[in-house]
Amino acid sequence: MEIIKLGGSVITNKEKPMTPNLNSIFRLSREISSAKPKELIIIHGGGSFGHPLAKEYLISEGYVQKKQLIGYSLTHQSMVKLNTIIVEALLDSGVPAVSVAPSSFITTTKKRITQIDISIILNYLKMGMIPVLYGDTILDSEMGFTILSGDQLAVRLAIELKANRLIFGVDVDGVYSTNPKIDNKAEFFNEFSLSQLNNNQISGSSETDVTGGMLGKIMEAENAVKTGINVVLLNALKVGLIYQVLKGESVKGTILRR
Ligand code: IP8
Repeated sequence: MEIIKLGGSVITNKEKPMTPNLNSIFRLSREISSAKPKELIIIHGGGSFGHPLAKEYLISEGYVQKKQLIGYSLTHQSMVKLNTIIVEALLDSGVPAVSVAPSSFITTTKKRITQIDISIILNYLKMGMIPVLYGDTILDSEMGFTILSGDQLAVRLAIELKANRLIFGVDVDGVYSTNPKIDNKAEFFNEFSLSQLNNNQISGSSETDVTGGMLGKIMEAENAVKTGINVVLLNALKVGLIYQVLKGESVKGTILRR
């Protein structure tokens, strides 16, 4: 069983609110379909659908005032819209995708998942369907509500379901010593371990991202690496890489190590 997390910067235009990257969504759907994966879960990020609204209404900071309630719902609905675009593209390519809303079967405590009913996901997998989940607004037992990142969700599902591999599709080739988008001297790592973090300046995201960008991703992913799951980061904007990695071919990317 494998899990793919598609970053918000792969499936949306992060600079323009509520703009899907349709080219990328349709191409990735075809790549996933051609790879004919046996057991797969797809999780996608928020990009320009989730993050601007979450930021405007301070959803990840928890419930403070009543006007945030509309914001919670708007943020969730925006993610539902993005999820619908992605699920429909997968269906068009013949992938038996099924939308599953994380906020309907997961709750958190201080932003960390504490309740999760994985039987729903397991049963879909058993039937041969491909669940498609996303970073979502979520009820939190201490904060009222918050934002659950697709990264935390992907790692938790990978651990609970003992996934063979967790693939992060991002908009760069993998992990670099500094942000490769602003530093052309950034050094690329084929392998990277959390112990290297102190020596490097891997930053959060440059665009609006309430859940932590690349740094947050690596720190989150480390929990999966520790339990022995193969974790790889690759550039999902590059044509063919998701197809190749699903076929078991070796591709340019960063393998995370302990
Ligand atoms: O982009 C966050 O998911 P992420 C989703 O995976 C929302 O961090 C609603 C902002």
